[in-house]
Amino acid sequence: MSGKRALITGITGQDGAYLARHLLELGYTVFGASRRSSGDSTGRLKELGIADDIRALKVEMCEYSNIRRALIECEPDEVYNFAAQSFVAESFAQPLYTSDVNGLGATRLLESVREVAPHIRVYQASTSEMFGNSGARGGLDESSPFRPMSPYAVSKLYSHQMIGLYREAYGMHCSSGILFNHESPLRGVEFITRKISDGVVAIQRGHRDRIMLGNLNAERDWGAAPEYVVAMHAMLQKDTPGDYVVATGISHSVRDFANFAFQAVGVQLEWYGEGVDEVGVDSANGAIRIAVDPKYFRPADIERLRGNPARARAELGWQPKMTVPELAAWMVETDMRRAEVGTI
Ligand code: NAP
Ligand code: G4F
Repeated sequence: MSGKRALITGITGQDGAYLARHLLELGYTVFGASRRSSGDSTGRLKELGIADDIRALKVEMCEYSNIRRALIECEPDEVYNFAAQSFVAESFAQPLYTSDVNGLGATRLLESVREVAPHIRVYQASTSEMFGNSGARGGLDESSPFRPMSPYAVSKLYSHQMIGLYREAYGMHCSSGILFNHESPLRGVEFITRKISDGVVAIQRGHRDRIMLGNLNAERDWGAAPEYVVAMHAMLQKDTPGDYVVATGISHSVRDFANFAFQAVGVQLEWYGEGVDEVGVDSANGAIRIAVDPKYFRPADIERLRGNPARARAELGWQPKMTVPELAAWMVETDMRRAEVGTI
């Protein structure tokens, strides 16, 4: 058992829950930081059965002093900074708030670590969104250019570069995981994969007839969240800090993901039309199951993201395992089970 202490900001989110479980299994004492909420935000931790094993504390990333106090209270060996306004679409509506939480929030954390205990190892949740439409034939890697396409991506590029600066300027052990999209049944329902798995179950149960989506052509490199948190932890165990792309190396379109999710319940979709008129139809009965609503289009969107995880494979010994059809089936089956027992 490790006997180490870790502080996770954003403990109530998808990655917070899976990383906490992984660290608990490794013998860590896990401190989980969440912001004040008017209700219970520990649903994901409860679903994994670990809510009572986490030492909870309140941290709002817009408040410098409470981040500093949290570090003094927890005395962590490692800090994982997940807290963020993480929904890209919402960042166009809330650019200043997104910049404050994601950009300045990470800087507040870094400055607190530097002042309180600069030996603490820091993990920053960076993102493939920072690459924008920068392309790269063999997949995007740590040396690919950044061309952020949303307020979210700009805010995350700022915090990513601050991590690099604190590493260089102060010799601190700060690492960034440049993670491509990773999903699970614990994904927020506003994100495309969970929106689809949740919608498939609602249609199968007769509660709705179709799912309204935006850009069906967008391609993402989707992986499984429980696998990705293993890479995050591995980064902080290296003697030398650094930045690592974590991805599968394979991308699929939103349309593909819908096909996989419906196939999980035995429905084959056929696609007709183009642009806003495109529909996905149940081949067995002609019912429209997917249609386009332009309100889900973004002011700017990334057409294709595909990563090259060669460095993570070589230096962390990390490999993705779950395929996207398996991921879609896992999400649909879990949502179906939750619906049957009445937890959604
Ligand atoms: P998530 O489910 O949206 O979780 C975000 C967490 O941040 C939640 O616990 C949320 O708390 C917390 N938070 C938001 N605003 C805060 C504030 N002002 N102060 C304190 N906490 C705040 O995101 P995720 O999917 O787990 O992702 C974890 C991190 O990785 C995020 O930084 C995200 O941007 C980044 N990332 C995610 C992916 C991905 O594909 N999942 C890929 C690359 C990078 P509430 O529960 O109270 O809202
Ligand atoms: O699931 P999404 O909302 O994820 P997005 O924007 O790629 O961001 C996620 O992954 C990033 C890593 O690359 C993280 F940094 C970030 O925090 C977040 O976790 O959308 C994926 C794609 C987009 O191109 C979007 O336009 O799906 C397209 N899409 C089409 N219709 C839709 C919809 N997305 C959503 N959320 N809802 C739709 O109806």
